[in-house]
Amino acid sequence: MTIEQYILDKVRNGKVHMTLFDPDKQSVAKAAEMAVKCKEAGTDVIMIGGSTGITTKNVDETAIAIKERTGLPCIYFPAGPHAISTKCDAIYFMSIVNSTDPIMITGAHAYASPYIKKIGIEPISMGYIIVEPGMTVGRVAKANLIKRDDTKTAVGYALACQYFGMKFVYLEAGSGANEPVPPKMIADVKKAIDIPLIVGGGIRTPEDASATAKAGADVIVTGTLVEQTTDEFKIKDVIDAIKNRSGQ
Ligand code: 1GP
Repeated sequence: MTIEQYILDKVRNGKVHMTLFDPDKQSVAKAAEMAVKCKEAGTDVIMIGGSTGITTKNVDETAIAIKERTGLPCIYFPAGPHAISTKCDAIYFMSIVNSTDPIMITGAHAYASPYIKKIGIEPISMGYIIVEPGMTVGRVAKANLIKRDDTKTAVGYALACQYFGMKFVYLEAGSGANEPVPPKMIADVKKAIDIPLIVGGGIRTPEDASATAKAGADVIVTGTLVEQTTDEFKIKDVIDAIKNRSGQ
């Protein structure tokens, strides 16, 4: 089964949680150890990537260790056409649709596609929309950030992604954002599109996780959470809130 199909099947049956590991932020051993805790807490998929300091070596090593220890699917979350890992199961083939830089919209993709074909990694087509505050990825991607109250523009971009034939829409507030994507924006985007909606950036508490899921996100991504705590119960509280099984 493809990783895309695996995610679609999971989304059909409930909310999905993905844990993002930035290989530049911790050792390989620490990433693998935390991935085990995240699996026990109920995470479904591992994403590997970051906006800076990414090399093929650190992505490969992180993917190998996490896969060995958890058996969870690993998706490479690329910052550009460099460092494409043969050790991940899939790569987000993502267009940053509100970037002002053509390289981020289709240019890097044209450069990377022949290599993706050659190594045979599964590309997962996704439209990536960066919302304020956007953080490092907003800057690196030269995004024309969507204002937090501008749900209309977010809906327009999301629907355009669907009409382009992309398989997922990703609303991103930026890693480490002080607030996640506003629930109203999530709800309006979800209402407008028929493809699954991924939301990430700034989700570190059960309250924010629950609000994001309830607003309509199908897939919720957390990254900073596992950098800030080694407490599997804190991670589990967030994942339980996403999956609406608190108190069970
Ligand atoms: C991935 O940006 C998210 O989309 C991760 O954000 O690090 O804030 O959880 P956090």
